[in-house]
Amino acid sequence: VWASVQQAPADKILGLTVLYNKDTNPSKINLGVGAYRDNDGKPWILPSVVAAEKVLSQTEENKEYVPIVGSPNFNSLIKKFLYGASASGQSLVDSGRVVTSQGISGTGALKVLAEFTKSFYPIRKVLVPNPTWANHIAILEKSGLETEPYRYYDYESNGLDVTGLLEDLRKAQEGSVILLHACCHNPTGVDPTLEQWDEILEVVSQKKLLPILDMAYQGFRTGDPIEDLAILYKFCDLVAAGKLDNFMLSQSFAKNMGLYGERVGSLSIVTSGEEESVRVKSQLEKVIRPIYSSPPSHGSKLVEIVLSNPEIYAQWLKDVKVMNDRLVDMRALLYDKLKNTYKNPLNWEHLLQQQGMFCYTGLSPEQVSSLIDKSVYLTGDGRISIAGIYEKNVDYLAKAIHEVTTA
Ligand code: PLP
Ligand code: TYF
Repeated sequence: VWASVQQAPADKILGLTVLYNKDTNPSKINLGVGAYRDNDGKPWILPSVVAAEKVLSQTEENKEYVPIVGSPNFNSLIKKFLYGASASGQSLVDSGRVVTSQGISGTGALKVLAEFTKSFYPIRKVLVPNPTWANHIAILEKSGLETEPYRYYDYESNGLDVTGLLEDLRKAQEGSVILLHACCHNPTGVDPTLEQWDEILEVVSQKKLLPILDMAYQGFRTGDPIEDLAILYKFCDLVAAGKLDNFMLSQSFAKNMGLYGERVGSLSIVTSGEEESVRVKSQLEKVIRPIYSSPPSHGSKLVEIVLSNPEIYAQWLKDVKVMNDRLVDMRALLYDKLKNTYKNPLNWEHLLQQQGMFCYTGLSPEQVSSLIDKSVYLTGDGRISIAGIYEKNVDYLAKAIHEVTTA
């Protein structure tokens, strides 16, 4: 019966890891997938997570199913963690306007928001940045929504095309859904400044757009997860000022707690009031139940411990800073090698200016394929994961980039 099933192309990001694993060159470098590595190129279990595991192993009472939207403790800690340090955020929570649910990491949270939007929002159109994480488009479209790109990246300056972005939002259908990356935009590493965010939000308000804020890299912009909530707080302020009625948020602990495989994150839906929240939550449960019934509980129990134990929480803030500092150092080291050791003639300022796990190098598809021939794996759009760089491979990397850009 499956005779007519065609071979699907390999995933553009995960397929690179398959190629990398097959490569026998000892100097091979994987700059494909966005996953943190330490200065030996090894995955890192955060000390705060190790401590939380210890507490969990001593205190866990059962492995029962958790409720459809996650445990009440998880949800109340999430509300405090995400909204509690903002006066307008806390007042939204206090007035019962924030419905949250555990998500199966950020991807699962986005899927649930997409399905909820399709079922209950009259407009199908979702404005997405060009470019965006490829899975955004797949998730939204598989959920029956339509995507329409808005200008985002400026290939001339390797920065934000803020004029194009604002023009496209002003032209968009009123009431459209809009997907925005909270920080450390994937794949470009380019974020609006706080002032540019104000301009964007002004248009969001005027056009009555319904935002989905996707926050997969909280903590990788400034090194402080709470400081990185500045963007979310702007949304809360806008609601408090009566300039925005609703927004939605998807949030992931994959990167900032290193809980990639645990699949833990959350979604929020801001409603117009407590009574509406009760109805929204009831329908959210109806959306989730036929997809996966209830979320996994090991990772969410770890998150509950990290967020509620003051010592472990303080350790976690240090852990995030360690990761972010290393990424910043690797940007500077690669820049130094390219400009000072190899005297590469191209302008590499964007390597220093772009933020988070990725740099959009500006390398052409041909240059990317020459790099892959040299066992340096990166996506066809020229995105590199800075996390794959460490002191022992940066020289090989800089030399390879220099060779393919001056050939
Ligand atoms: N959103 C963006 C922009 C991402 O880059 C990612 C992961 O790479 C995610 C969401 C969700 O990731 P996860 O499902 O691992 O939390
Ligand atoms: O590197 C990226 O952009 C992501 C990483 O289940 C990723 O695609 C990999 C696996 C996964 C979610 C995200």
